[in-house]
Amino acid sequence: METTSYIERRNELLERIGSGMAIVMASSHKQRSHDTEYSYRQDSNFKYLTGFNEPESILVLTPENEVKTTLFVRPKDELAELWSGKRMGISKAQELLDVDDVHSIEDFERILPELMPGHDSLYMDLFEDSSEVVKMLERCKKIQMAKRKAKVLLPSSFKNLRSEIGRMRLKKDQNEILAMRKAASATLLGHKGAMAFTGPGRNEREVQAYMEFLFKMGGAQGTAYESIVAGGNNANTLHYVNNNENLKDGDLLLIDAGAEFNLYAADVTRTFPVNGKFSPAQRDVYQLVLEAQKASIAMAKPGKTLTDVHKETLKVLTDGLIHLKVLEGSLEENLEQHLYRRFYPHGTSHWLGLDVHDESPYITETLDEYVFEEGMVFTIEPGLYFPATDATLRNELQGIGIRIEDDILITHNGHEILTAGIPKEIKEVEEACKTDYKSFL
Ligand SMILES: [Mn+2]
Repeated sequence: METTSYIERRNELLERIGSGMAIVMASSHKQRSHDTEYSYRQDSNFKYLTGFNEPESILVLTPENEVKTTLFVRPKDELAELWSGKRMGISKAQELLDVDDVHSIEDFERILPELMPGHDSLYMDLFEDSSEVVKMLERCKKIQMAKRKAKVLLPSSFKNLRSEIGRMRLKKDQNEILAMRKAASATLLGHKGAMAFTGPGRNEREVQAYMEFLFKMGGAQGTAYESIVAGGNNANTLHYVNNNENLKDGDLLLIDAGAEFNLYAADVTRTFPVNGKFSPAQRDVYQLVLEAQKASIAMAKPGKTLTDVHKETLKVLTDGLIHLKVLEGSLEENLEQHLYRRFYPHGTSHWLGLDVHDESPYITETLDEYVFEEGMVFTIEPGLYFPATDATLRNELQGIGIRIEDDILITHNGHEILTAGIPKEIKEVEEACKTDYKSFL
C-alpha cells in the first residue's frame, strides 16, 4: 500500500486546522432491506486521509498534542471475521497505515477525553449526519464535567471539516489521476460495448447490464453512480433511473454512466441511435450539442473558470437553437432572458473525483470563483431536451433528448480529456453501433 500521499494529506490537514482538532469517521454499513445491506462504500474523506477501507473506524487529528494522528479500528475477531470478512486489526494497521497511534474502536470513548483538551475548536462533519454532532456534543459535556478540576480547556466551537478537506481535494495528485484514468478506461469499454449491443427490441436494463459487466471486465469495481439508460423521450427526464423499457427503432438512447476505480469516478454521457443511424433531425441536434461541448472544452485551461465554460456552452447552444428555429429573436435577448432554459435547464460542469459530484467548494475562502489550475478535474456536459409533450416544437424534434459529457483534467498549459476515445463524432458513433458486441467478450 502506498502511504506517502496519505501522510502528506494528513499533514496538510493538520496545518489547516491550526489549534483545532479533527474527527473523521468511516462510513457505516447501510441497510437495504431486512437483514441485507448495500455493498459497503467508504466515506470519501476518510478514504482520502487514510486509504483504509473498513467501517467502524475513526481518525482523530490533534495538532497540539505530541501524538498528532490517532486511528481507531475494529480489533481482530475470529468469529466476526468468519461472517463478514477479514479485518486489518490494530497491530497491522499500526504497521501499514503510518499513523502515530492505533487503538481499538471499542476504546474510542475512553481515549477521546485524553486527546481533546488543549484544542480550541473541533472540526467534524456537521451536515451529513446531525446525530453524530449531537453525540459529540454529549461527549464534550461529559468530558467537561469530568475535567472540571484539571484546568484544561475543551473545544469551544464546532467547525465544518468537509469544506477544509474539499479544498484539499480540488487539485488531484498523480495517484488520484492514475485512478481516474483507470475509471475512464473501464468506462470507455462499457460505453463502446453498449453502443455495439443496443438495437431495436433490446431493453434498457439489458444494455445497462452489458455495459456494467464491461465496466467490471475493464478493471473497475463497479459504477460510480446509478446508471441512466434512457431510450427516446426518457432522456428528457434528467435523472431517469428506471432503465426498464424496450428500445424503439428510430429513437435515440442516452446513457449517463461511469465506472468507479479505487473509489474514483468517471462520469460520461453518450447519446446514439438505437438502430445505429441518426435521422436528419437527430443529426442536427446532436451536431449542435457536440459543437457546444467542443467549444466549451476549448475554454478549459489554467486561468479560466467554470463560469467561462458554462457561458461558452450557453452561447453555442442558444445560437444553434435560433438556427434550428426553436428560439426566435437575437442571441443577446435569448441569453439575457434565459430563454434557452426550457431546453437546457441544467449546469454544464461539476468537480469530479472521489465523489461523482466531488465535494470541493466552487468559491474560494475570499468568495471568488476558483480559477482553473493544473490538477483540477471536472465534467463538461451540455445537452438539449425536447420533450415529446411539447407541442410548440416541430414534430421531428419532439422526444429528442441529447447530452454529451466528458471528464476534463486541467494541465499546466491546457487540458486533457480523460475520457477521450469514447466515440462522439457522428461517424464514430455510427461505426461503434455497427460493431459486433461479442467482440467485447
Ligand atoms: Mn455529470
